[in-house]
Amino acid sequence: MEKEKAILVDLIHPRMDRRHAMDRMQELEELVNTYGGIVVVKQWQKRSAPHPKTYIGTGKVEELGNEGKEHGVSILIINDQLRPRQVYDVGEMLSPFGIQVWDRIDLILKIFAKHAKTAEAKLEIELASVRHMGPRIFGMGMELSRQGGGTGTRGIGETNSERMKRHLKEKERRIKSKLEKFKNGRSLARQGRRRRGLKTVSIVGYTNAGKTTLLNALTGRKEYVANELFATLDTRVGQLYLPESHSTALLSDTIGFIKDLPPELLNAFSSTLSEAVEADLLLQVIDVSDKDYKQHIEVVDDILERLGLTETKRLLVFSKIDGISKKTKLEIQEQFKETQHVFVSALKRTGLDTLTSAIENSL
Ligand SMILES: Nc1nc2c(ncn2[C@@H]2O[C@H](COP(=O)(O)OP(=O)(O)OP(=O)(O)O)[C@@H](O)[C@H]2O)c(=O)[nH]1
Ligand SMILES: [Mg+2]
Repeated sequence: MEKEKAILVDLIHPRMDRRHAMDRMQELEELVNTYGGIVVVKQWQKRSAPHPKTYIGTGKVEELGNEGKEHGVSILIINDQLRPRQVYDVGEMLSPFGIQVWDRIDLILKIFAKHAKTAEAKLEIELASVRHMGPRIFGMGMELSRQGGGTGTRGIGETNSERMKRHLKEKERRIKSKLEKFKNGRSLARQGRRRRGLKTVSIVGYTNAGKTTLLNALTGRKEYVANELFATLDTRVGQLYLPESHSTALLSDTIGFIKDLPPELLNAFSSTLSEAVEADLLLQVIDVSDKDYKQHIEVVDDILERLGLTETKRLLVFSKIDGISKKTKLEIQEQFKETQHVFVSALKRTGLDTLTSAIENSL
C-alpha cells in the first residue's frame, strides 16, 4: 500500500526557542513514521495565541492547502489538541484540496488503532475515539455514519443532533460495559496472585524508553520490541525470578507515556493501566541516551500523579547506558543520589543483577 503523505504544522510562540521548536517537530515526525505515513512538508507558524476559528491563521491554511495539493498530500496534521469546531473549520477549508485534518490526538489514536492487537486494547481505543470525536460529530451536526463519507451536512435540526448525542452515549456505554468484563477478569487474576502471595512489579516510562526490552531481558519473554513510538499497547506479564528468596514476582509492561497525553486517552486505557495502578513496585524506565530524558521524567511523573500513583514505591531505572559516556553517567548519579536508582543496558545485559536485587529488596 502506498504511504500517505502528510504536512505537519506546529504553532510556536514568538518567544519559544528554536531548539524546542525543532524537538517538538521531530517528535511529531516520529509519530507520523510510526503511523506509517510520509512527511513531505514541515511548517511552523509564529503566533502568540491560536487563531480562534482555525487554530493556525486562515491564510496559512489556504497556503498549506495549495502546497499540499501540489505534493499529493492527503493529511494535514496539527501538533496540538484542537477544539472540535476548529478541526471542522479547517477541514472545510481544506476539503477542496482533497486534504483531511488531524490533530495530535487523532494521530495518536490512529497509531493506537493500527497497533492494537488484543480485544481489550481495541476496545480502549474505540472508547477514546468516541470521546475524542464525539463532540466534533454531535456539535457540528455532521453525518454520523462512515458511509456518509464524513462530509458535513448542514441544517440538521436540534432533534437530530440530540439523537446523535444519545447514540454516542449509548455506544460509549456499550464499550465500557465490555471493558468492565476485562477489568473484572484482571481483578480476579490479581486477587488470585495476592492469595498466593505473589508480588507485582510494573514497568512504566516514556514511549520507546526500552521497557519491553527490559521485560524480555528480565523474564526471558520475547515480546515485540521496535524503535518506534507505542510499540506496546497492552499489558504483558512475565515471571521474574528472585534468587535471594527463591521466589518469583510478576513483572508487567504496558503502554508508554508521551507528553500532552490527553486525559480522555489516559482514562480509556485505565483497564490496561490497572496493572500499574495495583503494582507493589514501579520500575520507572528512563532512556538516558535520549537528550530529553529529564523532560520525559517530568512527563511520566505527571502522568503517574494523574493515575494516583505517587504513593507506590518506585525505583528509577536508567536504561540504554551503553549509549552514554562515563561522564554523563556520573552526572546522573550525582543528580539522583537522593533517589533509589539503577543503571542498566537491557540490550547489553548489564546491570540486570543489580536491578533484580534492588527489586527484591524493595519488595
Ligand atoms: N542501545 C540500546 N538500545 C536499547 C536498549 N533497550 C532498548 N533499546 C532499543 O530501544 C528501542 C525501543 O525499545 P522498546 O523495548 O520497544 O521500548 P518500549 O519502552 O517498550 O517502547 P514502546 O512500547 O514503543 O513504548 C528498540 O529499538 C530497542 O532495541 C538498550 O539497553 N540499549
Ligand atoms: Mg514496549
